[in-house]
Amino acid sequence: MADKNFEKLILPMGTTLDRFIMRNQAHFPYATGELSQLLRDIALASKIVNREINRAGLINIAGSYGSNNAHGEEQQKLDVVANVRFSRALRNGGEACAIISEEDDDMVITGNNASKYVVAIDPLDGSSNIDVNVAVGTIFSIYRRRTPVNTTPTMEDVLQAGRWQVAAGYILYGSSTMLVLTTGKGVHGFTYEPSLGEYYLSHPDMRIPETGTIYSVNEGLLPDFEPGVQRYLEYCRAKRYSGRYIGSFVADFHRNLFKGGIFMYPATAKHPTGKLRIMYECNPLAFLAEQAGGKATTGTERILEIQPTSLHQRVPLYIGSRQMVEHAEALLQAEVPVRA
Ligand code: AHM
Ligand code: MG
Repeated sequence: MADKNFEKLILPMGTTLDRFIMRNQAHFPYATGELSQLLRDIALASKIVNREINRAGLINIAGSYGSNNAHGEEQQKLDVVANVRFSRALRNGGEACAIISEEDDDMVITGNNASKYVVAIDPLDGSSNIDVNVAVGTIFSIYRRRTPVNTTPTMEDVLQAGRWQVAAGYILYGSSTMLVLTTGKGVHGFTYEPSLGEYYLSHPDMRIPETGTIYSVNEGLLPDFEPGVQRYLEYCRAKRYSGRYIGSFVADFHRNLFKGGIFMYPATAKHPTGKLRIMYECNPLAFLAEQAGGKATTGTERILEIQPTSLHQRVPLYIGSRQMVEHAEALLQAEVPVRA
């Protein structure tokens, strides 16, 4: 019989993402194994992207690619690499009939018309941080298609309100790489073990604290914000809350998920409807926030209720600990917006 010290030396590694998905497949809506396969395809692509990010400084893959994306923003080389990696994995995996990506102008029809799912993806969010070795992320959402299988998917399949997501998650390429996932039954975090090439369940049933003392916003844009937002920020400062802003949404969200806090990207002069995109950034993290007990709104409306009208639509975003988001909403609505 092994003694306690010996047992400590050989602690079990725990549950791999694959096993977790397999075990929980029965809980997935309409489970037939395809959604599980789709999640595995995303996890596989993320391992490749993780490898590229880790060696970016060595192989001339950091920096600008020299072109703009669908939003007229400068694409980084790794944006392009990540987009190809995820699109290829999803196309070859066969379980996504259409993909929309922050990096592509239009919907990509994969040719897998027999498949039931569509995927929205921001392959590499916060990629301008790569050059300075700061955490970046991948964000994804999965929806069931609306049109019948074995037909060509249409915009109706990809332009769905966030409440129809069947799964969403992100991969944070940080000091360790984590995949955080919801399939509508809570939020679960998996940490990547690079030497084994596996994600292991490290943070089951993650809950965001009801309230917190962190506010995350690009405060340099303060003069642009509506009076209600300015008032809420005055309150945060008066309370001596900690201002924490990385400029990498996944990393800011992840920290607040653990510690409690609010992340805001209000409307500004440059981005009159907010900067973050509903399909690629707001919906998936709103689904995760709600599943963890938090809240996500535009200041007046639940993010997951918004019916999108275009692929790259942007909305203002207030997301995080429930009480903090509700407080921000109350102060926002108390004032008439400057840019009504
Ligand atoms: P990106 O998708 O082009 O990387 O832009 C999104 C990023 C978010 O990660 C981050 O929260 C935000 O832009 C930062 O914007 P700003 O630099 O205006 O504060
Ligand atoms: Mg992005």
